[in-house]
Amino acid sequence: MTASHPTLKRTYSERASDPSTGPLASYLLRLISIKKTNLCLSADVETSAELLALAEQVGDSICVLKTHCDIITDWTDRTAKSLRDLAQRKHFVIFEDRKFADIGGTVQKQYTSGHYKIAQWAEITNAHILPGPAIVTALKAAADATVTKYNTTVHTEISASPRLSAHSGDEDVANVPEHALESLAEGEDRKLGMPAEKDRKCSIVSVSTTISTRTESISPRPSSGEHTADAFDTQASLTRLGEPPFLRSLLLLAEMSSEGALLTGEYTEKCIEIARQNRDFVMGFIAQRSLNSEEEDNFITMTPGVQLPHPGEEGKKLGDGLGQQYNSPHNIVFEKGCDIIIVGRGIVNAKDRLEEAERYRQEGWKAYISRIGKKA
Ligand code: S5P
Repeated sequence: MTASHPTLKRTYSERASDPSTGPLASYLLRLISIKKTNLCLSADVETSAELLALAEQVGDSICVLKTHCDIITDWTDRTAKSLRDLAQRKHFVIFEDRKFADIGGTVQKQYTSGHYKIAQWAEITNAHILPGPAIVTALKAAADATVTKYNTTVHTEISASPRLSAHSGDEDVANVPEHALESLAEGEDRKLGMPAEKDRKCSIVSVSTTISTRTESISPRPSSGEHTADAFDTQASLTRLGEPPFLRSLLLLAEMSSEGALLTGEYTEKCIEIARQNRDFVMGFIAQRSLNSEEEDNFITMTPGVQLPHPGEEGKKLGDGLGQQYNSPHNIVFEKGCDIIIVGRGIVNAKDRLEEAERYRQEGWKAYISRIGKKA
């Protein structure tokens, strides 16, 4: 890290207003500023119901929700739809941690089609640069095609008032809040074009078709202005911020948190070089420190390998016994200059996930405030 780089002392909001910041990165920085959270939840759970319940539970405390859709055993289009609905209601951005690492032609297919169709529902994804710079340009072309298609699509909305049967007997489903289930069910109806289960009670069904030529891809970044809690009520500010622009962005894996990772030195430098050549698509890095060093760099650094030590374990080297290495939010944000902490098991395995998410949110925010040395 260049200790004196301007991004280290600037607020998220100031960085959002930088003319060189892309609309999606700008949106995310404003969202962070309004919600006062630089916490990304790594929702590494194994069923759609668990994923949605978790997002519902901690959605207010996070700015980004990170998925590994391929570890969700029952992932369908309706999982994606329900997650998008939750992201809209709880105001967070979705990051699919796909770690693409193949030739251009293959990653385009992996990104846009197959079972997961990642480009349709995840604003952010990530890639290794192992295959060379074409992985970035190929993913960008695929993202552009997805955005263009969306912007010129005929959207057919079918809404109903379905209820999953109360006797479903599925423990995970039983734990999902009702409105999350509603959107899950609604997504299924939309997919199939009819009530998904015979034991659902559907009341009024309305169909509306919109032929839209959307302009989000070229729309300017959200309106500027400081979004401090002092100035605005958080909810009002979020309403004013609105939905994220329908755009896609990439993070490059420049460093990894695991012991003995080979993403170091020259490799990391090459990663930064490729990112600079693709500033309109690459919003930042997965790295263990800020990699901004040139004056115009304003990359967002998202950092995994974060856990709060248990009382008495402060200063101890923490890991999971499988190569993962943990640092504290203070170390990552204050000392290493990173922007977003990525926390998985630290929250997912907690007895009270919301309470723990709030603890991480507060620690991450405190470290940021200390770093910039002023009130956000
Ligand atoms: O270097 C990395 C990059 C990533 S994206 N190290 C990581 O651990 N990750 C991901 O972050 C990993 O795949 C997992 O989803 C999450 C960390 O989870 P935790 O439970 O160890 O906090």
